Amino acid sequence: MTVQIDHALEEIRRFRPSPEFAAQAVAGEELYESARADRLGFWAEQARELLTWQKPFTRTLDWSNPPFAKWFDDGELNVAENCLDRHVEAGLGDRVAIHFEGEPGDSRDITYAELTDEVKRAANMLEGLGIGEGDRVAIYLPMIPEAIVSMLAVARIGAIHSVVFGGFSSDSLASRIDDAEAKLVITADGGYRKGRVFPLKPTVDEAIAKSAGSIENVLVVRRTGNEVDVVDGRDHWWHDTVAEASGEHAAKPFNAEHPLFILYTSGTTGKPKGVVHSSGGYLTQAAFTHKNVFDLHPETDVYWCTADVGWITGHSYVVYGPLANGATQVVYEGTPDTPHPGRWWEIVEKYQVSILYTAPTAIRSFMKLGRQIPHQFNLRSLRLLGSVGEPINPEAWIWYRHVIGGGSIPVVDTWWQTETGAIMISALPGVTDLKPGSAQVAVPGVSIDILTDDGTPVEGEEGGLLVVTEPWPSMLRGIWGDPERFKETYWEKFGDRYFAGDGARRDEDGDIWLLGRVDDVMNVSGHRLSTAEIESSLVAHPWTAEAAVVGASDETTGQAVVAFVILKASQAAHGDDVAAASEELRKHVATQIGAIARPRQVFIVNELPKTRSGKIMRRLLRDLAEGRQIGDTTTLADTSIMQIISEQVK
Ligand code: 6R9
Repeated sequence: MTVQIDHALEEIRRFRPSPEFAAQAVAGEELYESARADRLGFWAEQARELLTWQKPFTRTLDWSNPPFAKWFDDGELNVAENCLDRHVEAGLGDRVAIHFEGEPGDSRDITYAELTDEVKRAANMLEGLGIGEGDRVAIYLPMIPEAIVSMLAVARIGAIHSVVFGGFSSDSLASRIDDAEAKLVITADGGYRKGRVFPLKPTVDEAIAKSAGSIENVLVVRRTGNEVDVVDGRDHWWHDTVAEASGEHAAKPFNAEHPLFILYTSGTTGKPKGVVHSSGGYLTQAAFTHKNVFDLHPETDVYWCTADVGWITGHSYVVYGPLANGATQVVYEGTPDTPHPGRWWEIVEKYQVSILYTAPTAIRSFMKLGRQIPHQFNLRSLRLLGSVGEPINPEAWIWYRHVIGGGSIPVVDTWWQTETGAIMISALPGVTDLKPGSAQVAVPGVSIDILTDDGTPVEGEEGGLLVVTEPWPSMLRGIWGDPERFKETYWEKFGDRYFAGDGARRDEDGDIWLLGRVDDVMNVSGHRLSTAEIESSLVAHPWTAEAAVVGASDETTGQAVVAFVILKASQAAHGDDVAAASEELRKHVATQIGAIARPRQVFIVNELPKTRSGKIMRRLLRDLAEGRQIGDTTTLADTSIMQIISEQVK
């Protein structure tokens, strides 16, 4: 039924931008025209207009050695200076950069002048700890201003940050520390989540104990005041160290291609890959899209992106895009429903938020709670809504526009990835007629196509594979330490075209609809998880003989992790407390990887469906997990298996 309604909606609804919105919009049709006329010239112009270069570039793109692109590569800039000092020098020092709202209700406004001062001190503090150009710094912090200060301070001195989401386990943190050979971890005693303190420092201590030993120092921000172990000589309190540091710090220029950060993301194998981003190209596209897709008027707008800095959305649309553009934004530490289910809307009212950027999973959970909750607050300051992380179903799009947006403001659905660094597909508000459920069109200067499996462009409205056909400024520059995997994962399938791993189709108007991942990557609440990574975690448990994981569709989270596990004979012999075994394995995954990876269900079974060549047929398990009729089983080695598994799962 929902499918039918969604389908009907997608066929009939179109929303033309209101004349008032269009009249004041930052972006106009001419952006498309100039990008079409001269794509590289267009990006060069954006880079010059949006950023300040200490040494101007003369070359726009070097694509002589694909897939290794270089953008603006004879230019030099300092990313932190672009986000801070230059705004202060332009007389905007008193503008609020961050309205910080802690979960317990503490709040703090930080102006551009204050943020610049803090970042300079932090940069001196890092240099004092022996961090220099090219060194890797792991950041494992809650959503507090120090997370942003840390990232910018690392960038300022030309070091490379690797932010690890605070919900990840010590194992996950340790493997990221090792892969990047990080010298320093920046963490906090704890953070606030769901009304409680979650300690971070003990996890860091555990991770360092498990890791190969590259960490020399640990900086600890005091946030929650809970007791922490301090290792003499290794651990330092942020507030002590920063107080001693000088507030003078010159921003040295770095090459545009200098790596800015590594961010680990799930791929099709068990090992997360460290996606590497550059400085000049990344910042250009982050700033360009932030300004034009969100129609930013930095003098008047209050912008709020609800993502954590542990994800790419937090990197590009909490830190780099908004700050490069001199925006005023809200940063909120906690969960949407603490201490009450209207917390987000209370924040919108309190700060008069005008631009809100969030994920469909959040919108769907608010839908479930009902419109009476947002209706208790004055949301009339909102004038633009954005969505990211997974396809937004038309029903949720409409609800978002009507209940949160009051019925007439634009909703932009933005498609992009950790690897693309910035938004690639989205409507431009004020220009594009909006269509609920479709991410719509490539942003100016980006070239997208949909191909069949053999690499020919799809004609008509059939589904195919999404590719980017030309290099773009914020594209990933590689996978840390693994150029082969970089080539194999993204560039081998279609030559010099970037294979995104998503399915897509174009409708009769040429608008793009995303159809979900075509590989073994799941999308749970907008977070990427790999089936292989969770399977290897399950198999690492002493009770497990074999495991298969699928992403099953879930009303709220988009997809949910569902696991099928065969226990070892020794374990199975211990009796049949299946519920306890399944609970133990769920917990195990949460401890090994992080709570976001905890399977919704673990089914204990005796067999897994396999082809004659021994490949697990996840498609059939997905049918089962989603309660559907089981599909074609003829290629199974033993066709009766699914019958048996279905019985066991019941
Ligand atoms: C920014 C981000 C990337 C994957 C991507 C796709 C899915 C993201 C989407 C979307 C449909 C959208 N995705 N935005 N699917 N419509 N607007 O989420 O990066 O965490 O790397 O995930 O998320 O499947 O391939 P990341």
